Amino acid sequence: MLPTTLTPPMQMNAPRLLQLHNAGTYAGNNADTDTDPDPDPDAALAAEAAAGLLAKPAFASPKFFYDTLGSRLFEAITALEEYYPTRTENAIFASHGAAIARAALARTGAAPVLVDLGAGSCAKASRLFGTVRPRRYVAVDIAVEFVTQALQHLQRENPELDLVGVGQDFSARLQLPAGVVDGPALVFYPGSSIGNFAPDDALRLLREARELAAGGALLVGVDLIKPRALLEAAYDDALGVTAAFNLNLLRHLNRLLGADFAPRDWRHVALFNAEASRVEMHLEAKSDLQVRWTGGERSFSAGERIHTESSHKWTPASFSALLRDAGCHDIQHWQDERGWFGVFLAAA
Ligand code: AVJ
Repeated sequence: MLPTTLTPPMQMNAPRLLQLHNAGTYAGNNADTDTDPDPDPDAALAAEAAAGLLAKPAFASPKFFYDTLGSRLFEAITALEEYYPTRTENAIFASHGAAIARAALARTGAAPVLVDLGAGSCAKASRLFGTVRPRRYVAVDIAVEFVTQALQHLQRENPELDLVGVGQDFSARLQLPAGVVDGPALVFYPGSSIGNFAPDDALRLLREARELAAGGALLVGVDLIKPRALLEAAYDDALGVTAAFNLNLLRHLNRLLGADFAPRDWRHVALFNAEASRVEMHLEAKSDLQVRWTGGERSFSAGERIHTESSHKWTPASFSALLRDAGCHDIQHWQDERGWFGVFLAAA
């Protein structure tokens, strides 16, 4: 039976998805279709991964952690007792969120475009919706399936909000298609993900974020220097979730490269490198090993490592100086009572 009366549907948007593998060659802003200007983005990622494996010492970019399982394992890490950053950042927003939003809107004007770099589950940004009241929410993440699922969920809860997902690896360059940011933006980069960049690269990314903000503001979560034991426990938890997260990179490379890594042959290593002010994660060969992939191979001797992540730690003074170098001004920051984590706001 057909219904005889219909209530007019509530305005219902659908999240738009843009897949950008090479922002530099993207032209146009038809956001309704997937756009893939790079003929084989996975081939470029595979070539990048293979080059790192052949380097001495070997390395893999931390972006290779984030396949769908890796994104889930990271979510699990954030629930660990030892992993203080997420919880501490959340506490800063819980106590100072209203002041932070007010200060941000003073720099951007009302109803900015909210751009979320490394959006993941979109949980942190969605908590700003009530106070920031963005005109549009742009979620940028390398794990495109993960972020798409998150946006579909978010659209059900915020049917009237204009949502855009951008699948992009912004570690090389951050630049969104014309039209996505069409006024002052609040560029949100929480979780101390900026820590994955060495200082020079962090400066480059902040400059690009400042340009993207178009006269708006940056809001960045930054992990701060603290005693070694706390830092090392956060990256080597008792349950071994961080070890699984690190080892999962090998499964991802197996798929991406057609490699034959056996995760059981490798051990998780986390250490604080005080000179470089960063926590490092490595995968260490448990015995002499041979690894093969499509078009390449390498032997590793027992104890040899693949450097998988550097997580840089800052001080309020050193990070404020970095923001100034990036061309930002009117810098303000909030931190927890222990001074473990900082949330920085800067006019772009
Ligand atoms: C997502 C880069 C902020 O460096 O703390 C967590 C990733 N690595 N545990 C961090 C991570 C190991 C995380 N960031």
